[in-house]
Amino acid sequence: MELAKGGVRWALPVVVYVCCCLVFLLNLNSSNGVEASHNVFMHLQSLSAVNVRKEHRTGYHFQPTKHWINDPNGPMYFNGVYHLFYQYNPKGAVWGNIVWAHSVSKDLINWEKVEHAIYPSKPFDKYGCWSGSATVLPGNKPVILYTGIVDDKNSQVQNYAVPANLSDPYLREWIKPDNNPLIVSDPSINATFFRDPTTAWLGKDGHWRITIGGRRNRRGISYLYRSRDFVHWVKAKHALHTSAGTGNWECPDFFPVSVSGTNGLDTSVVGPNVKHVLKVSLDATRFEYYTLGSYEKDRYTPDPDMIDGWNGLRYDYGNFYASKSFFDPSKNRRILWGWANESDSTDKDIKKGWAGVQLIPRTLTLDPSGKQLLQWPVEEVENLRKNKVELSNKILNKGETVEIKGITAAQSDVDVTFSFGSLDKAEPFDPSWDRYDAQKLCGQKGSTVEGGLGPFGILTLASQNLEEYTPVFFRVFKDQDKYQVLMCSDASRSSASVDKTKMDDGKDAYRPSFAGFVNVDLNEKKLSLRSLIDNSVVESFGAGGKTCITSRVYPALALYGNAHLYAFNNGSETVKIDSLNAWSMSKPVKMNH
Ligand SMILES: *[C@@H]1O[C@H](CO)[C@@H](O)[C@H](O)[C@H]1NC(C)=O
Ligand SMILES: *[C@@H]1O[C@H](CO)[C@@H](O)[C@H](O)[C@H]1NC(C)=O
Ligand SMILES: *[C@@H]1O[C@H](CO)[C@@H](O)[C@H](O)[C@H]1NC(C)=O
Ligand SMILES: *[C@H]1O[C@@H](CO)[C@H](O)[C@@H](O)[C@@H]1NC(C)=O
Repeated sequence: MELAKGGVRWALPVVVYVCCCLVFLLNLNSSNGVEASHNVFMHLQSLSAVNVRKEHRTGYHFQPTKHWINDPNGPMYFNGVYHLFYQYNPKGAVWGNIVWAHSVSKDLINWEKVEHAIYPSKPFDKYGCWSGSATVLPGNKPVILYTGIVDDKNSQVQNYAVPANLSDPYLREWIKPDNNPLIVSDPSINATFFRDPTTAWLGKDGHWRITIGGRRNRRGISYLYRSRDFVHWVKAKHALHTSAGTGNWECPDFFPVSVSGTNGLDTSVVGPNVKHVLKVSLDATRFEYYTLGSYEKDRYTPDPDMIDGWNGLRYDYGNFYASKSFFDPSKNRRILWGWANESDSTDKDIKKGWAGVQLIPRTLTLDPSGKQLLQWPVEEVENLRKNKVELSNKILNKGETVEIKGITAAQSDVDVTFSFGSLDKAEPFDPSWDRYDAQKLCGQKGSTVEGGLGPFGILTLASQNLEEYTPVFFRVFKDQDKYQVLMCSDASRSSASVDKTKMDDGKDAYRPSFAGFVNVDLNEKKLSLRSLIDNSVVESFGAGGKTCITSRVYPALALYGNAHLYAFNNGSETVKIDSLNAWSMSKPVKMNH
């Protein structure tokens, strides 16, 4: 069957499928140090939510009405409609029974639920339908590639699915043709680490390429496959890329970025003004890293100054995983979707009746330095803004806080630029500190530890008397001849409750002091911060999107109208709020209900 060259007959029977994907738990005690273990709760997988708890549900982030979600799958723009598929358990609030749920949107903000797109049923996916990607082939024909599980040992193959009716604007029905699987592992591949095919790109030779994640011993691998017709795939002799000691790679994403502008590029674009990005999700650590580099002769080579391993650059230093990007031809941009899991326990998720959100899609561009990417919430989210409040030239002396009044702080968008008169008071960066462990440093030097230049920033989801708050802030250090800017999103004081019956008890919650360094020029003595605050989500963008951190928090007091927003300074250097704009955020009219 020819897929890529037109004349395809999609007239295959439509069947109902039920899919799954696995969630892994970190287990660093195994012999090779990078083994992941399955976090599977067999007895809870089909425990349907009786009551859905509203508390802590998001107002404008993507969330189905109930139950578990994980990876965003196959995002694409097709005939005026954005499609988002995602791993979903229709039967419960923990991972299991996974299907490819499907929602459609015209603006990336309002979403309408349609039928589940893919479910297991056939020998090539009977034990699960895991993550994958969409490619729009010439002739305007979308095709999904996804990982199918063929046995109870989690052996993985790659399958495809096509729309049943290309005239249906929402592409509600998908067909898995009988010539699946398209790709099976060869003896050099461990079939239990062979998953998550990317969007395909077309080489000048007319052959399609995809990459698939895996590992050999401790080496993370991104396998490369080629095909002329999208049906017959041959593994390239060399992987697209590998990196020692990183463990299993999930959800690889590989795409070009423009070095000469901010337009996004279609996945097949190559040329002199193009750099490539390879992102991988690390199964063992549950975070992602990316490198920028060059792509030649079907090999990807990170630039020499890139860190190609656990200390590499991250899209986000918080709850953000299994991300995937796509090119949006309607606005010439590349958009990134990431999944945020919950930070509470499985038990709490079952009581809530839901788990997981998709974060606000982000536009991805190359920083003018060429050394990192910039991320910014898609402009459409600004349509939800209302009740604007402004503040400017407001001095914050040491120990001062100022409340930003007039918005619903629990569901808001805040964009602030701070300035300071001097860098002299930056604290010395102790050479014994781990330069790659910003999170540890934030744990030691949180908002309550007075500093020199910083900590200053905002207190999100704060109760009136600051019994609880999630501070997002900067702290500047002097490190020999340069400055290190630490950005923190610290969940450690996010909930005042120690009541075990509440959603947010202090005992078993995961409340990390997430942090990253911001590679920013301080010549202008300014630092900017934007946060999208949404009941239990705080998604922050430092210095125009150079460093991003997402926290999931469960306030006990700062709920709905009882949430407050403050700006603060706890450093001896006076800082000024140059400008601050904040808005209440409306609920989208349509959100998957
Ligand atoms: C395909 O979709 C179009 C538009 O929704 C519809 O009019 C048509 O009946 C569909 N065709 C089939 C075979 O279902
Ligand atoms: C694949 O990896 C798993 C997990 O490390 C291991 O148990 C299994 O033996 C490996 N399979 C092969 C064929 O090497
Ligand atoms: C600022 O520091 C003081 C002294 O350590 C502390 O009591 C206060 O909570 C800090 N403010 C914030 C917002 O963390
Ligand atoms: C999200 O949940 C926390 C708390 O349970 C875990 O520590 C993280 O590993 C997990 N992240 C992912 C991507 O699964």
